[in-house]
Amino acid sequence: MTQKIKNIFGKLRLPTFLNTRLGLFFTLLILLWAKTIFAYFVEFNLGVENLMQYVILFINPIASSLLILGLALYIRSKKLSYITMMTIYSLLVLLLFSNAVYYREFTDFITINTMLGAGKVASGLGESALRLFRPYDLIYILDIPFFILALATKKIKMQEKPVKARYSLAFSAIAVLVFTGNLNLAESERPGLLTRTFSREYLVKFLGINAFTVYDGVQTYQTNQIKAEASENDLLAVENYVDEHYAAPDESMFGIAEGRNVIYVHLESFQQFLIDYSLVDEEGVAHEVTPFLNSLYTDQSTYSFDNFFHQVNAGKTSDAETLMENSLFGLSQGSLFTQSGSTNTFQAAPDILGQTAGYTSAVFHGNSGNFWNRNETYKSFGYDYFFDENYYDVTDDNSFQYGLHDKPFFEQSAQYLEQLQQPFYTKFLAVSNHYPYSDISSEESGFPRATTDDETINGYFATANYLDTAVEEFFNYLKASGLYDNSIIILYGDHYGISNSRNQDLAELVGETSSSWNNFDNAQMQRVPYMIHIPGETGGYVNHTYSGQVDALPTLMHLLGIDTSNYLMLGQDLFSREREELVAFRNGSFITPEYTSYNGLTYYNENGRIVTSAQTAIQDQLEILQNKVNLQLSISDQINNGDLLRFYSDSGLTPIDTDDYSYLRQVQQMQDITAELGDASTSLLSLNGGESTSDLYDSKTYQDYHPVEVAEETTDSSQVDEAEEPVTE
Ligand code: GP9
Ligand code: MN
Repeated sequence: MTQKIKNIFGKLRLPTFLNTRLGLFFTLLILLWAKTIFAYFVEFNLGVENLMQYVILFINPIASSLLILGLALYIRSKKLSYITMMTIYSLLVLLLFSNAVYYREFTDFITINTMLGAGKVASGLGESALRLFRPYDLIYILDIPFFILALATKKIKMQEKPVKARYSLAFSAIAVLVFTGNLNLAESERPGLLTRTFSREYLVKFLGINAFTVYDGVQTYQTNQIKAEASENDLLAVENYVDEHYAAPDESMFGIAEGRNVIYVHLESFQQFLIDYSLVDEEGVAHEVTPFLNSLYTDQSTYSFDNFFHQVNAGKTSDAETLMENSLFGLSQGSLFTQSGSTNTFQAAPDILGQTAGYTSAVFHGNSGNFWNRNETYKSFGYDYFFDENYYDVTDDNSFQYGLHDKPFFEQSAQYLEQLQQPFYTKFLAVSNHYPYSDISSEESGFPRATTDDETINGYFATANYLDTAVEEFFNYLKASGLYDNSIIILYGDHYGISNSRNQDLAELVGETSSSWNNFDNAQMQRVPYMIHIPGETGGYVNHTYSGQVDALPTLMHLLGIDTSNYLMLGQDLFSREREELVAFRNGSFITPEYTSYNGLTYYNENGRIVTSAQTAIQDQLEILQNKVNLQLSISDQINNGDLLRFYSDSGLTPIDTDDYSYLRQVQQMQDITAELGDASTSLLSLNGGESTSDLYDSKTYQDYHPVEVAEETTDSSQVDEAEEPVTE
């Protein structure tokens, strides 16, 4: 056998440097680097945006490979050292290669949790797994048997002499140094990369596959440790809290939207101050920013809230989704979606409605499915469908770094929406009104920019205006297609668009002065819209109750006629007469109709003055409020960190098995269900005799809507905002 192989190698001449330990080591290192770079460009869609990101991309495979592969150099024994080196090399190649193959199907990277359930992935793929391999895959793996055989047949000779310890140390030190440099570059390019972990693509782009996997492993380990310590007994405190905190529904509102489709419209980075706001341009002409949302706000079919606050933390959008659909808070650090979305048990809106009222559920979002780990978390939430960017026609022109722009997004969603069985529970995550608030496209420019010193603020109004029109067009479609009348449409802002650090520049625009701007003002800016639009209702009004996103779920459930007393929800129905007007921010700050306690100081809402320590009666009252806030947050943390819902059975819900969900071939899935139901199919498409309603969608550009205005304001190319993104955005 060995002889045969020797013959195959024949007279093949290998460079002599391969006969030294260091020679082989550096060869493997370079090969590893080259394969990684190949995968970066050929396999993964990392969205590299600028030169610096290319630099980071080129150096990030070096540090981790040098460090890990370098371990073999410390071993003195000849054989053991070579075996270790080849084993590490093979494992690193395997990690890269499996990620490449996995990405072809899932547009995602392999997490430790995926590895732990690897059998499930493989069986889920079935025969299609073979389809995922390409002929050029040999590039990844062919050198491994080559080196092993060459070593076995002494074509490559193993060097007896070990590498000097000081060299090995030096390599490790260089690796650590390069890694630190890499990390610093990455942090400056994308602040909050590690603390927020919003996207696996970002982590790989900035740190590389190896570092990503190690980091993911550490996080998974930590989360699992806490979970392992939790037990059913921990539920007791939670149940007590929920019982005491439960606010019974107002009978006149209970069930007024029963059986209707639910359509959530997520207004990205949209603050309440934009409602009824007009931006005055340089000529003194006022431009209403969101005319459509303003008309909805005071419509007789809309229940609007003007003291509704976002309660998010570092998980931003994902925190808002957690709050709105689970009535739980996000985590005190990082994002619940990314840390526990794949593994925790939830009792989220789509699950409750699916199991108790026969709803079909779907999320629509024109960005990569693994952003915020949505592609996994939505399964845990019980979402039947998740239409991510793979389901949309996304081009360089109609998208930006956070995905497809809102107008094409809503328009292209119609083809899927019409195929859902009714009643459905849906969520549309708009995204164009996201930092950096740059112009959408030249056809969409025209709405005036503000003229503050802060370019981010200046662009905010135009993107909000674009969102407004996109939502209006979507409403027009809902009306034209007939979905409108039988739906309840809820619009909410997920969090601030202008961060506190920029608010001083915003002050003048909201009728304040920047010199007197303080934390009291910052707190007031955390209001976001919350509008419940129920076509056909005539009792709509603007409700002034102090409330937050955690209250949205019980509110909706009661409108749909669903009893919530057996669910573990931390918020209170906004129409309930029993509710307490106390809004907790995630960091322990809070706000009531009388007081604002924000980042250490408490103010009277009436006049913004500080409550001094001398006012002891008030201080006692504030202490009680603070304790309540702390308790609510700690109950939320106990549920989330301990994964306590896995022990809770009184809801009567059957626990979700995420393996039952797949977001890969959803059009086929909808068609199969429709075919199976036959005449009983309730999808809009079926009710429309199989004819698509997509044609009813009418979408126009800003220039179509405002032909004259745009012609006068010739294009101004200085409008693109390329400011560096601060951590708070
Ligand atoms: C990305 C979008 C933005 O898909 O939801 O998230 P954010 O940065 O606002 O948390
Ligand atoms: Mn957001």
